[in-house]
Amino acid sequence: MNVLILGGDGYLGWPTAMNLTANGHTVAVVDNYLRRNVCREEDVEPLFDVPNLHERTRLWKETSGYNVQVFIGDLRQWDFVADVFGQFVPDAIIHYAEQPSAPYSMLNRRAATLTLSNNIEVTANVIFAVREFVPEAHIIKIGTMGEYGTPDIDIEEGWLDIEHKGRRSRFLYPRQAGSLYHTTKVMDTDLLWFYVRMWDLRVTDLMQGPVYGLFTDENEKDSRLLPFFNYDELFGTVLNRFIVQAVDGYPLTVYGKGGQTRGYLDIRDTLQCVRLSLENPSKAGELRIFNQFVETFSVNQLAEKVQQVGNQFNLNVEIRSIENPRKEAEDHYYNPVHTGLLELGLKPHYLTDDVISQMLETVIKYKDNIKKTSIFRGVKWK
Ligand code: USQ
Repeated sequence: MNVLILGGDGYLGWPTAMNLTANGHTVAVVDNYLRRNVCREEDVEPLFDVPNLHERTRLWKETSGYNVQVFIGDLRQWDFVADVFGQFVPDAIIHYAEQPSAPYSMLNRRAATLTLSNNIEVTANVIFAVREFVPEAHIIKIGTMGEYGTPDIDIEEGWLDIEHKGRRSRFLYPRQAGSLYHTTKVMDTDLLWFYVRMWDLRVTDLMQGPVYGLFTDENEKDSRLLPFFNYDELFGTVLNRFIVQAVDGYPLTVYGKGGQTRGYLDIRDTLQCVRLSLENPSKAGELRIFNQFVETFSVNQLAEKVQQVGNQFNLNVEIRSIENPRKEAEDHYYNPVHTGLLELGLKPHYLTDDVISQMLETVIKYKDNIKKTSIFRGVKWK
């Protein structure tokens, strides 16, 4: 298939581009380096430098023989969007082109506005571009498990049947996000659902949990092809942060009681889930939703796992509960359904001691790059 990856420079975008070309698809990537620029502005650079998209595609061509076409520009600008769709006719669009950080969205008014305008306008432009240029194309959108929040009942896979005064109807599962970033994802889902109903678009919305890891089949032998690895409070996800903290001798930053439970997945499973969705498209007029994670952990469980494996590396890992900068439930019920992707053929990678060891070994190589001041700055959500 011809696949257009929006946000192709990101933590997940670039690994997806390599993975899809290695599996026979023709890929073009689009990015405006939003994440690189925001990280530079906020002084939270990733653990190691990664080459720009042009260089990455050259390196990938050199090592694998596969081509990836690159478009650099802002998908909020319609002229640019029209130019991309004029040059590359996709069968599917994978939409990662969003400001992806919950803490960044809660930093200040400017960050909030950027998150809102980028995420909503890009999603709207994707919808308009599909309608205008490729109405049969499949939109694969990366949503988030955070759209549902942490309700006191089981979380279904996107939809809920409601019985009310003797009648039944099916609705999107109630959403109550915990950050502005997560709220933009709820808005994205609503936009997509509206236009699925209006224009019979073909959409898959992947409600993804926090992702960890660095290695995929395509980059294991060449560190120049690794994705960004953020460990700072703004852009680092919790397990990646704990690994870096363990290596740095920084007590693991468990926020509050540490009972916050989420559904996690290895970056290799993100690639599988996206490819399974791509190769088994939804129907015209269908908004298909999958909950994309493989196992749930509380923050305390993650910290204990990292401590236990870290200590086998003689890192003497300490865990410290600190006042929670976020406003979230710290002790709650969490039981989301996640069978859809397994039924499509997902073969999960679990968080084993070996996976944690491999991440620790890699981070140890870049130990000198760790900047302690990036680890915690206390962005208050209240
Ligand atoms: N946490 C700590 N200590 C830390 C960092 C995080 O206790 O040092 C806690 C948080 O308070 C939260 C949990 O760990 O309860 C997960 O936090 P996170 O920063 O790993 O994940 P989150 O902010 O929810 O966002 C990440 C991605 C986002 C994606 C989301 C999936 O950045 O793009 O949508 O995971 S989910 O969490 O399921 O909504």
